[in-house]
Parts: sequence; structure tokens; C-alpha cells
Amino acid sequence: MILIKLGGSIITNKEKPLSARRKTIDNLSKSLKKIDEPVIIVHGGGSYGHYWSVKYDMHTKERKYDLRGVAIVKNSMIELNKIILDSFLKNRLNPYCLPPTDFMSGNKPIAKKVKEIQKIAKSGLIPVTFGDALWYGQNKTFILSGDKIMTHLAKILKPRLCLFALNEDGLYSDLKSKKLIYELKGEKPSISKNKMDVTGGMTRKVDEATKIAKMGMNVFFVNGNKPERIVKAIKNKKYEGTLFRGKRNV
Ligand code: IP8
Repeated sequence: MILIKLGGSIITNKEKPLSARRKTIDNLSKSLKKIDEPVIIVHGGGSYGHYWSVKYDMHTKERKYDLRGVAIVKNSMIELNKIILDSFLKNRLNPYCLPPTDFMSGNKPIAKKVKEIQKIAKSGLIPVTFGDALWYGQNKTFILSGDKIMTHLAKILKPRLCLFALNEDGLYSDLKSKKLIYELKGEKPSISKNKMDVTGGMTRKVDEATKIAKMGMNVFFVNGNKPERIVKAIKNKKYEGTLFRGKRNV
């Protein structure tokens, strides 16, 4: 089984509020059609969820945020999710929409529910979940990042591979020359911070990828604008991107 995160910067135009990159999403759907292994999809918030989270000053910390913000962030994620689901359907995939409230209780995953997601994926349906604003308890809410969901799912389901589709070729050792890091064997690269992203952007991704690799699984960062790279990585052909080699494979 494969876990795939479609980053917010690949499925939306982060420069423009509430704009989905529909052509890119369609291309990603077409590539997913070529994968003959159970997959689970997680997607990010991009210029939908993050746009509103910034406006309402909402973060990953559990707090009493503006309720209007909670409602609007959730609504925007449903809107983006619907665009993804429609693209999957149009491209003859069978998505199964799973908001994170279906398998999260507060900030903890419900193991029994997560295991059910695997069964759904093995049936041929494609579970699709996403980062969201979530109820924590005691009138507090928080933003759950799709990257964090990847770690929760990986920990319980132990997929063969976790893949993050980005708007970049992978991680660069030098931002100016865009020199790609092909492989990391446990070491954690340093990343510059991005203020636009309430869940931590690339820093969060690297943190979660490192955690997943430490649990033993391989994690790939690939360019989602070149979806054939996703298919190649999954089919164990030549990979182009950054591989966080899982501890069990080092
Ligand atoms: O883009 C966060 O998900 P991410 C979603 O995966 C929201 O960090 C609601 C901002």
C-alpha cells in the first residue's frame, strides 16, 4: 500500500486565494490511474485552508480560535476536497471521501478507524482525506496538517512507500543553484521557514518525512508537476526526487 500526500502548493496556486490548479489536479488523477496498488490520498490546504487560517490567526496549537474562522476554514477545505474528488471521478477513479473527523479524536488517530481506511483502499476505492480545522475539546480547536496525517497513517498502517508530491523537484542542498538532494539516510537537512503556511510548510514536511523514515519506511519527495515521476517512484523504476531512506532499508 502507498500513501500519497498532494501538497497544497501543487494542487492550488498559493499566490492567489481560493484558486485550484485544476489542470495539474487532472494530470495527477490520470497518473494515479496507472498505479495498480492500493493507495490512500491526503491533500493539503494551499490557498484554501491556509488562506483562511492566516486570516483568522489559526494554528496547529489547540486554542479557542474564532468560531467563524473554524467554520470558514472547514468549509474551504470541503470546497477544495470536492474539486479533487470531481477530478478523480472524471478520470474514472473511485474516491472515497474521508474527512479527518472520521478517524481522529482530538489530536489522536483512532487506530480501529485508521485500519478500516486500509481495508477501504484494498477494496479498490481510493480513500481521500485532507488537512483541516478540528475540534479538540473544551471549546478548543486546532489545524491538523495533512503532513501530520501522513505520519499518523504511516505509523499505524506501515505502507510500502510514502510519497509527498511537491511544487519542487525535491529538497535542494542549495536553494540558489537548486542542487537536488537525491537521498537522505537518517540525517535531517536544515530548511528555511515560510511565513505563509500556518502548519510549517517545507519544515513540517521534512519533520514528518524524517519521523516516517525513522519508523522504517521509505519516503519520497517528488515534483507533482511531473506526475510520471510519481508513477516511476512507485513502480520502482528510476526515481527523480529526494528519497528519505527508511531505517529498515538503510
Ligand atoms: O496544507 C492544512 O493542511 P496542510 C490545512 O497539509 C489547513 O498543512 C486547514 C490549513
